[in-house]
Formats: sequence, structure tokens, C-alpha cells
Amino acid sequence: MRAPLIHPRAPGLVLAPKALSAADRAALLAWLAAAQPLWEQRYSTLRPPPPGQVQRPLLRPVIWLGNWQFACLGYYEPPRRVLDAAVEAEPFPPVLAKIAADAEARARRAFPAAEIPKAWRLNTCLVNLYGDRLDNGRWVDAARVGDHRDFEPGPVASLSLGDRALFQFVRRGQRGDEPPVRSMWLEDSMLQLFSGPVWKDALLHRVQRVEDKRGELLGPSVEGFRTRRVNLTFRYVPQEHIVPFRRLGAQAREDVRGYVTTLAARSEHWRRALEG
Ligand SMILES: O=C(O)CCC(=O)C(=O)O
Repeated sequence: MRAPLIHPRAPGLVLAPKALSAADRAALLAWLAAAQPLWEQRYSTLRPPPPGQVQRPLLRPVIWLGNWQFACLGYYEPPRRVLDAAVEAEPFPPVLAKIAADAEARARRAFPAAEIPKAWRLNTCLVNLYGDRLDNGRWVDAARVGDHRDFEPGPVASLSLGDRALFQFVRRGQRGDEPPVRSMWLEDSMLQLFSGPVWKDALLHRVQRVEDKRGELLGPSVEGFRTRRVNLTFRYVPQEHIVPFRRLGAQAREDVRGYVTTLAARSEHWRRALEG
């Protein structure tokens, strides 16, 4: 039986072009230039590659604030995975706290209160760097993300910087020849908010490609990678599910100790987490 049709203008999706002032954009880029991303591996001892798969790096370097969801521990996915998934991370710098507060206010205006959990705050930020990676002396375009959904409860806010991205909502298990439910170009300084049973829960989303037109190199320098787009998604993880590094299960702690050691080399928060 076919799934019911979803109207491409169903409520629950808001696009705000030019949501970032020039001053906030400059402050955000300055913070980003000095931030420390990790280029994580997908699997770990705790979560080894499934049959037929091998260990591999993610397509892109990332930074998490509020809590770090290490790919190799499995991303936060209530109710199935809430333990040992969201590791207490650095707080938002002032410019991100301001952007998150603005996004929260927009979400509360745009979406029904019933879709917003009681203690909902945008307390988590995933910064994705999109661009090209150096592969055997050749630059290879790695600027895309496959179909997935964000499991954190409540609305999600997503801010784009740099070259524009072709972003699509698709049905779960959609056939290759079926058109996406909705396609849109996410432009520099655009804020996208989505919420509720259609856009957040029923549909998956993906980034099909990122243009290469602006010639603006963004973000911190990462060996073997050049960034032409940055996306920041703000999400909510209930405080009781955010675990300090020292309280992670023993194997999970060992699996991410190397990452935390790398972060600790330049971060007071992570240095204390490691020593604690
Ligand atoms: O880059 C984007 O616009 C989307 C990022 C995304 O899907 C995610 O962080 O879950």
C-alpha cells in the first residue's frame, strides 16, 4: 500500500532568508576560524562495522557544542539510544547563544505549543563542514549528506553559511525515480526551522549537493579538507541525557578517549573532562 501524499506546503517548515546580520555573520566566521573540528571514524570497539562494512571516516569534519554525539557511539536516538550518546561538550560561544535564542523565539512563534517539549531549549549544535577532501593528490567533492532524520525531540533550527546547498525532504524508502516531497536551495545566512509529525518525524532529509560558486573558504583549517559551506543545526537534548565524559560507560569512554585527548589539547572544557 502506498503511503499517503504529503503536501509540499504542509505546516511545520519555515525558511527565513537573511536571518543573520552582517555583524553576527562576521562574529560567527571569526569563532569558526578558531574552532576545533574532528574528522571522526564511523565505528568503534563498542560498535564495530556490520558485516560487509569496514571502518571509514565521516564524509566531513564536525564540531558539536552543548553535547558531542560521537558517530562511533551512535547518535542520540530516543527512546532507543539515550545512554552514552550525548557527551557534555563546550557551551555555545556568545554569538551562537544569540543565534540559538533568536531561533527558539522564531520556533515558538511558528509552531504549535503541543509540538514543543516542556523543557525544550536549543542546547545542542552540530556544525557540519561541507567541501572537498584530498584523496591521493586529487580534490574530491564530499559535500553531501544521505537520507536521515534528526531524532532530538522538538523543533530543529538550521543555519547555512557559504555556498548554497540543494536540500530535500524525502519519504522513507522512497524509490529512486520518485521526486522528493520538497526541494529547496539553502542560501548563505538562511535559517530553516522544521518541526512536527510531517517534516521532523515522517520524512527524511538530505543534502544532495553544494554549489561551488562563491570562492569563499570557510572555517578552521583542516588538513586534507577545504570547506565551502558550513551548516549549523540547533537541537534539544534533555539535560538528563547529557553525560560528562568521566561518567560514560567504560568501553564508550575508551572508544572516544583519543578524540577527547585531541580536543583537550586546545580546550579547557575538554582538558578538565579528561582529568575528571
Ligand atoms: O547541511 C544541512 O543543511 C543539513 C544538515 C543535516 O541534515 C543535519 O545536520 O542533520
